[in-house]
Amino acid sequence: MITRRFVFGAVAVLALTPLALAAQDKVEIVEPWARAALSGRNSAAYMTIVNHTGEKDELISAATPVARVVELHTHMMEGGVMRMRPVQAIEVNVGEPAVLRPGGLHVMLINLTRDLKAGETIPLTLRFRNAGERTIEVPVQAAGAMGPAGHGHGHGHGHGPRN
Ligand SMILES: [Cu+2]
Repeated sequence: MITRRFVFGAVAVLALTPLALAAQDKVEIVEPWARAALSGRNSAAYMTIVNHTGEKDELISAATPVARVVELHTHMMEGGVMRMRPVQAIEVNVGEPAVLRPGGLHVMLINLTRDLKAGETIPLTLRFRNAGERTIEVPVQAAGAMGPAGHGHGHGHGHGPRN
């Protein structure tokens, strides 16, 4: 019995090692999405950021050719009203994914250079303090969407502000 457990344990370790190595040094962007909006207006991009690097990191800026200004924002209560506020950085801790979603943290796309239409994707470059730059393709959802494709219902945050 002891021998069998030992063998099983050794095999499990060997099987997991390549995966563990592959996941190192990586910041994973899960289900990014943005909202459709017209040229000259504002939009926002949302996503979940998972830190597999083993050390604390933070998103420090973002850029996209479809917006003249890109800022990192959060929502804060001020006098009973939810307002957007720029933040210097969005922390991405190990084992604690950063969740960007309507009514909370988001990447604010200010003064769009063109219309963002549902169904297209837009490039977005994310700059992390440690992990460096990552450029991702962000699917555009309808103007009133509250989540990524296939997750539009059931999150229960339907009454938040639009960005
Ligand atoms: Cu904002």
